[in-house]
Amino acid sequence: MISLQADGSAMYSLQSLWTQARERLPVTTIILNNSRYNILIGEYKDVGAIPGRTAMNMLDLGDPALSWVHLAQGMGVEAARATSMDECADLMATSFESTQPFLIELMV
Ligand SMILES: Cc1ncc(C[n+]2csc(CCOP(=O)(O)OP(=O)(O)O)c2C)c(N)n1
Repeated sequence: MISLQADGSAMYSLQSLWTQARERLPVTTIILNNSRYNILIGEYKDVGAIPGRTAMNMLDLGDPALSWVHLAQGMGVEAARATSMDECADLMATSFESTQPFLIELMV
């Protein structure tokens, strides 16, 4: 099973990684890490608003930077970071061969 997840919403469902480890579920989680609540920036644009620095800071997830590899490992799930689609594909292939949960932090 593949779980495709963005970093902002993953912050609301982090504990599900522990469930994956506890139940030994063969799930490949791919976190799309763009370090921000990007869709909400789009919402500002859609209503014609020009967000200031404070508003933009509220939508930024980069300070401090989240390490999804460490967060996953802390929940008992093996993990690795990918900075290219080739790396992501290699990690996916490795994960599919395993019966254990695995998380790929894909930097986008
Ligand atoms: C439980 C919950 N809390 C807050 C929200 C509000 N919310 C909607 S979209 C969003 C941020 C989405 O950011 P991310 O998941 O990183 O996706 P991106 O837009 O960057 O691709 C938030 C916080 C929500 N939908 N559900």
